[in-house]
Order: sequence, then C-alpha cells, then structure tokens
Amino acid sequence: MRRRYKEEYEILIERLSEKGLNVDAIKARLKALEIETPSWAYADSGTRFGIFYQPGAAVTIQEKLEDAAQVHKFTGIAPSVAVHVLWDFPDGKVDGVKEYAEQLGLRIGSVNPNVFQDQCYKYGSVASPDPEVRRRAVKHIIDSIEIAKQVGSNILSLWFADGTNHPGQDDFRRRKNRIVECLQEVYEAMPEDMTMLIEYKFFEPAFYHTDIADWGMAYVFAQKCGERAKVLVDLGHHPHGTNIEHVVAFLIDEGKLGGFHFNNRKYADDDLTTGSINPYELFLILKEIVAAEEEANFKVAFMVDQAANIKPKIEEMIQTIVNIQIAYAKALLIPRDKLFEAQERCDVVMAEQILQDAFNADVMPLIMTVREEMGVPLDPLMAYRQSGYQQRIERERGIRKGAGGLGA
Ligand code: PSV
Ligand code: MN
Repeated sequence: MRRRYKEEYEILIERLSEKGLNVDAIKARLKALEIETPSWAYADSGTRFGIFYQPGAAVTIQEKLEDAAQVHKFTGIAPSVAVHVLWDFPDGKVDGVKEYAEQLGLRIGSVNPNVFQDQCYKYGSVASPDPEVRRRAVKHIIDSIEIAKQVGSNILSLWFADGTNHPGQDDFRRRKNRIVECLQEVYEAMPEDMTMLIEYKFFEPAFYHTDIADWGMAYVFAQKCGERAKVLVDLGHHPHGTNIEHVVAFLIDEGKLGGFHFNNRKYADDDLTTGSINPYELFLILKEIVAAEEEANFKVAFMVDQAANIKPKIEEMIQTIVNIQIAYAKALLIPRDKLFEAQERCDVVMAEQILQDAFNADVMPLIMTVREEMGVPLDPLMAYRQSGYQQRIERERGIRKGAGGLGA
C-alpha cells in the first residue's frame, strides 16, 4: 500500500500543479486542521425510546478525555474536547481536569452550559416567563464562564431548548426580549478573550416554536450582545432543503460565523456520522470555509456534535474525523481563481465542473502523505482496532448504566 500511494501522490502533485495549486500549502493546511470532539460522544446515549448501553462507554470526564485522546492519537487532528457542564462536572468540581487533559495531549475546548434538563426549565430558561428561572439560568451560565476560565477555555457555547409546545402558550416578543436581557448580562460577564457562540435549532424539544429557531435569529441575538458573540451552525438543525453552505457564506461575510457542530442527518437532528449521508453537502460547506480562511484569515471553531447509539463510540468518532478531513482536503483542491473566471464568464457548466472535479478527486494519497509526515497511522481506524484499547476498556469498564449525559 505504501508504495502505491506514493506513486499515486506523485501523479496527484502533477495534476494539481497543472491547475496552479500549491501542494505544500495544501499539505500545511491539512496539518493545521483541528476538529474538536464532544465529551458526550464517548458516553452512553440513546433516544427518548431508550438507551443501548455499550461496554466500555465512558462515565467520568477523565474517561471521556482518555477516549478522546485515542481519537487524537490515531488521527492527529482532534486535540480539543468540548465539555457539557452538568454532564461532565455534576458536582461543579473541575479540579485537575485541565491538567489531566494536557497530560493526555489534549486541551479543553468549548464549554457548554446546560439550562435544559432541570425541572424548573419546563417553560424555558432564558425565555421563561418566571424571572426566578431566568435568574437561575443566567447564574448557571455565568458559573460556566468561571469553569471555562479554570479549564483554560475561551469559548462559551450556548444552546437553549427554549420554545413553546402550543399556540398561545406564551408571547413571542416578550420571550425574545427576555433572552436579549439575559444574553447581554452573560456577555458582560465574559472575560475579554472569550467568545460566545449562539446555536439555533428550529424544533425539538419544543414542537410549536423554538425561541432561537434559525441563523437569522441567532445572528440578531449575537448582534445585540457584541462583537465576540457569534453564531454556531449545527448541521442537524435546519429544515430540509435549507442551503446550509449559503447560510455559512453569508455569516462568514458578516463576520458572525463562530463555530460548527458537525454531524449528518437523514430525517431530523439524527446525529449520524458526519459525511455519511450527504458528503457533497459537507464538501460544499467546507468550500466556503476554505475560501474564507484564504481570503480573510478567517478562523471558525470546528466541533463535532454527535452521539453514536449503535456503533462503538471511539471508532465512530475516528470515522467522523476522517470524513471531515477528506471533505476538507477535497475543498482545498478547488482552483478558486479558475472558478472565479468561469463564474465571471457565466460559464455555468465549467464552474460546476470545477467543483465536481475536486469532489471526485482521490485525496487519499495526499492525506496518507500528510499522515506519514505527521507521524500518525496511515489508516487510523484499522490502527485503532489493532491497538487493543477497545478490548481493554470493554474488559475493564464493562457496562455501566448512567454512563453519560443525554437521558442517562
Ligand atoms: C442540541 O440538539 C445540541 O445540538 C446542542 O448543541 C447541545 O449542546 C447538544 O445537542 C447536546 O447533545
Ligand atoms: Mn449542537
């Protein structure tokens, strides 16, 4: 395999040079790619119908970090871990977490407060009609800012389950204004180097309306807070047919795209493996990001938000990271000057063909070369399988109910 991919890599270099692409620059960007994995992906999860417990699933934040470290070890591009405050620090203690992550070669990434699980949030958190509930939600988020400081993170990632289930249940505009007030208070409490990410979702768990239903609403809330408040796009949070790459481009151009939650969906917010259902969409989204990275020195937080209920969790996360890496590599192969020329000429066929050529290119020789230079296995999934880690955690940890966040 080694010899063959090297030969194929030489051929690819030639082809890319013909298109005016700089292979060294592409390789450097592949090496600089960083994707954050979520702590909750390593714990048991399920649906509202039930949870299937997996042997070896992580329970504590330490175990989740150990599992995340495996994903990083075998891929080389997953150095940070998102934490969910109540799931990872149930007693509020974060002592030693930052240091343990560092010991494992990781760092803590975004900090996600949780204002959706407690009974008091039945009618909402920051949009609740009850001022006492809103106060409690704001306090939890401000406490999470302190946690973020302690674990060395500067990203506060907010998602609200707020919404209503029945027409007339509450007043849309009053709810909106309550949210503005709460978010502004939180924003003021953030240190100067912290970014607030505001995530939207058009349904679930509320089924009549969601208070931050789409990117436009998230944008307005971010705008009302300040420059360091930005929008987070979760790929599972749009109605079918939404042109997500257009949303992404629009937000980038406004300087308001702050982060991504990668996953894939077939029907709703399915949390399927990124790139497993619609890889072309993933490629088109990454095309917008790659272009902005080049043109505007733009940086967005790449995060995964998935939960594998059936597949072994670490293997599925490795698949996810690899799928994003592949789509990103393909996006890097777009000769953008040629694309612009075709667009200016209104040569629609050639413009689309340029994208399809990049999407159809075999980028594995390029990725394998990068992996070899980074000192990670050529085939991360198989290397992980052969490492014996999975067998060890299955044996040592066994099946433990309560291993996790959602529904556990
Ligand atoms: C909500 O569906 C969401 O996408 C938010 O990001 C939460 O933090 C996460 O899922 C929980 O799994
Ligand atoms: Mn999400």
